[in-house]
Amino acid sequence: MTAYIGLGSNLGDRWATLRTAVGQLRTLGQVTAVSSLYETEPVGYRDQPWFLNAVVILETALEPQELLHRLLEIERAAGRQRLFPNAPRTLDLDLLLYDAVVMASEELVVPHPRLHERSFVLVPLVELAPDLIHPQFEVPLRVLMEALGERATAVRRLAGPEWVNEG
Ligand code: PH2
Ligand code: MG
Ligand code: MG
Repeated sequence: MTAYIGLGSNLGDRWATLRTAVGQLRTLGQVTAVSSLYETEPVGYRDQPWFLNAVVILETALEPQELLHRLLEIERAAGRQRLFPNAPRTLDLDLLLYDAVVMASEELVVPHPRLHERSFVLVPLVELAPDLIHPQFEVPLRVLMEALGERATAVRRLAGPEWVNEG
């Protein structure tokens, strides 16, 4: 199965945290692509440091629920504390897409319910998979990104995909 995972950090050594996280994702399957690394304006709760964001493609045999639990474990290992919604975090790992699965449980909603509103997700996602069809909206991801228009927020490319071995 093909999962798209969003990575974010805005506390501590953001670059090192994300590099370590990708290493840990490799224990859950095969990481077949890594996006560029982006520095992004905080969305939602604005009064916090800018984020580093990226997206990876993970080929995995884990079911969505099990994958979610493993992502939360990796977040905890990075010292993630949940103070309030959208609070600054050392590491956030979001399951964005899982094949063409559309599901909602108490714990997990796939595709990620805010994916299509967020430049910091769509820019790295479109870099990896511009023609991928969003399974709910049934349009390519590229079209969702173009549809942001005036709602787009600042996203600055810091480093190419080899960031994962550098920094
Ligand atoms: N994550 C959020 C809320 N706001 N803003 C940016 N730029 N990047 C994020 O990863 C992010 C955010 C909640 O998960
Ligand atoms: Mg998130
Ligand atoms: Mg999250």
